[in-house]
Amino acid sequence: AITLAPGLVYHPGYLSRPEQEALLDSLRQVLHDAPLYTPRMPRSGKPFSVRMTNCGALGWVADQAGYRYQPHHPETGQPWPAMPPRVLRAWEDLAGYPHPPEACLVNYYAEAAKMGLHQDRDEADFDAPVVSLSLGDTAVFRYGGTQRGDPTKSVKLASGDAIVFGGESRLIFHGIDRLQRGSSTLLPDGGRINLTLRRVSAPG
Ligand code: MD5
Ligand code: FE
Repeated sequence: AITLAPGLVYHPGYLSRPEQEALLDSLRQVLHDAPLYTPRMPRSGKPFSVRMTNCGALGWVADQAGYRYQPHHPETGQPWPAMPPRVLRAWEDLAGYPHPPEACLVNYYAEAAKMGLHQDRDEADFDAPVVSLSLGDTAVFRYGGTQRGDPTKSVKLASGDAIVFGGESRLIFHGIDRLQRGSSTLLPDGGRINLTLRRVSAPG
């Protein structure tokens, strides 16, 4: 593992190719039960270019009313499907945190999708880290400091890579600049899936 900044730990090749294929298979069931939807910015209603769904007890949603965690899909009204066992194991392997994740956000990036610099601060527990797993095309991930104007660096996240944001890096600004089209053969139609595992509530 490579420490990129205090609390920011990069695990290139965490998932082998067969593990990526098996995880993708379990995600097909998640996407069938909880289809991708297009989130929207609060107030403006401007659509995100990334499409999203979730698995686990809670899911992160964005719509004109705001950003929040909720136990059901915003369009189907159904509870989110369970997290695949391999996702829970990734948390156990990488998070170093003695409570299970409550939310797994599934982001799908088509080739032209990106995510602007932002902080993740809709959770009540900033002591727990955030664990991210990447599948499909390589993405240029940009990260800075805890102030919006801080200088930024970038790292390429390839299929199977994991990255953990904890400690001093839990509240850094970050985003996805662009994908490298055609860099992976994992997803039949190209693009990138990112799984973001989070603890939402403070434990106990
Ligand atoms: C992605 N997703 O590649 C990224 C990976 C998101 C999001 O940013 O909010 O859906 S997760 C990156 C992340 C999460 C939490 C904290 C930090 C980075 N961080 O402190 O840098 O789709
Ligand atoms: Fe984020």
